[in-house]
Amino acid sequence: MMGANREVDVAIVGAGFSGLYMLHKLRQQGLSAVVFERGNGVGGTWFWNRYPGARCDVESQDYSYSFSPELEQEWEWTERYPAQPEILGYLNHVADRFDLRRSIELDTEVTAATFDEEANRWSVTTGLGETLRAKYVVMATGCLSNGRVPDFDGMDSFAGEVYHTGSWPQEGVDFTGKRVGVIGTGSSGIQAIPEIAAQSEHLTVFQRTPSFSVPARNAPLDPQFLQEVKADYPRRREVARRSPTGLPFLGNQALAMDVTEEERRDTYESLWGAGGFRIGGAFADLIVNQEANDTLAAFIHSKIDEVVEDPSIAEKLKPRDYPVSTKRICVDSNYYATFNRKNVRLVDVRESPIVGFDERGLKTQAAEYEFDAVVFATGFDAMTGALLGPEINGVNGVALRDHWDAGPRTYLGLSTVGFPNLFIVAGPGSPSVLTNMVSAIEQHVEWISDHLAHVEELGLSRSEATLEAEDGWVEQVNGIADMTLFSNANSWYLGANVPGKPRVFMPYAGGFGAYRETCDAVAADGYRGFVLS
Ligand code: N01
Repeated sequence: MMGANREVDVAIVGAGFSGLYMLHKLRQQGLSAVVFERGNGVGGTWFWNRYPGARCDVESQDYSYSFSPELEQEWEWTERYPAQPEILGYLNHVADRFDLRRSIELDTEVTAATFDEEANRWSVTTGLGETLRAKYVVMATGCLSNGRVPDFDGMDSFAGEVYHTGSWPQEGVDFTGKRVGVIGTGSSGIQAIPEIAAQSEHLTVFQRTPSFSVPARNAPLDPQFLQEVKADYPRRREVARRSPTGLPFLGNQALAMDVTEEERRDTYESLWGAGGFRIGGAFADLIVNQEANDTLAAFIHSKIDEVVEDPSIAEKLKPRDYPVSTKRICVDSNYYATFNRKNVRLVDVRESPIVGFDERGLKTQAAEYEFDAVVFATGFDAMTGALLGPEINGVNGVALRDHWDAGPRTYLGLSTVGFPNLFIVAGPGSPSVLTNMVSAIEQHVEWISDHLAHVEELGLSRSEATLEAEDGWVEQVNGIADMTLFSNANSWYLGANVPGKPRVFMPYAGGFGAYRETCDAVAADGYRGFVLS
């Protein structure tokens, strides 16, 4: 337990992929560190998101740490796309293998962090009422950690069970014989819906915005393939480190508008057949040219028509008002086919919005629905939610909430002006959610640990981004986003899913490889844009 006057070099918030590796890295360089984790186990996203069907949309062999060749060789992934229990098992293995648990405090939420300018130390307060002093704070809090449940009228009066996909009960939920409603058709809803449909007596899906979804074509991993990957890991990881997505392949440089309609269709068919979201990168102009993007949208619409038997339902399932990839492409197993089941009904809440709940279920403007259980697959206060949850006060007592009043501002997504010695893993302004998260996390953790080593070697006590550097970075992030179609969707990338949240495109869309080069150049230039003192 924490003593009243305990002091460490680094306080890390969160024990997911980021926090675990950060702890390991800092220990290796001789710094003392403690991890605070609000859950009662490690795993972050993969600890909380246990809904039926929860599975990563990045392939197993690539959704894994690269820092330890031994770990790479010893861990055996079993499926093309890892299911939540397998990833959670992997992260628990990592925690044991690298002896991390003795520095992780579970069931401990960080509620505040205050910078003491005289001492250049952070005071970190937890929900247990204890305070710890730390020279540095690393926010390893994840991009999709704060679940959002819309504030519908009468929700408290509903007598049935209520769940959110992002905080699913550890013991699981049995929907057998139950009438279930699912609200939300993003990645989580699309994975959960086929599973809940198969188990429940009846499922009603409330859709506000249809998603573009592609088949995962998940399957057991061929041991021979896994052996080949393991033998090839050094090369594979190197490609991933330089690629735009943090994945071990480079996107197609050809333009959709430069090839014939037939060639385009063949390309889409082959990627649809292969499964997974690589279809989003089928051509280099899809995310910047509406006409090009329309060709992929039309292709996916045609696939929905092929699968869904009732043409009026197929029509409702087709996204029409935003470009493909400007909301995260979903990767599913039998999603569209689920709407051919007799026990599944689709309700378009654009046509007839939800007006509220009562004891038995919910009402839309057109009808009443009775449920035994309602599942909110309604997403997250993404990218900033977990950072703005605790009361973080920096120089002159300025609150992070105020500094980010008009939207998040960072230098490189790693640091923000007025909050010295505080670093963010996969923060707004970094490629994070547009890449393979594990690659993005490793790059940030390594950059932060190198940076702290540099500050320590110089015997200094403070590192802070300059306003000029932050302004320049914010401008660059916005400028790149403006060259794309991303702002044409009401996505969580823009905070558009949270009423009142400033509409700012939060991730860096210039590609992971280019971003890494920028971070490396900043370091090589004596940490340009930071004042070290
Ligand atoms: O959340 P979402 P998610 N009334 O925000 C609807 C990652 N992830 O948890 O679009 C009715 O995407 C909302 O409708 P609309 C992945 O990065 C990955 O599904 O706002 N509906 C939308 O349909 C993903 O992008 C994996 O109109 C309401 C849904 O709820 C991110 O997490 C799996 C509503 C929310 O979709 C978030 O995905 C799961 C309301 N008041 C998640 N409010 C994989 O790796 C919201 N909605 C595969």
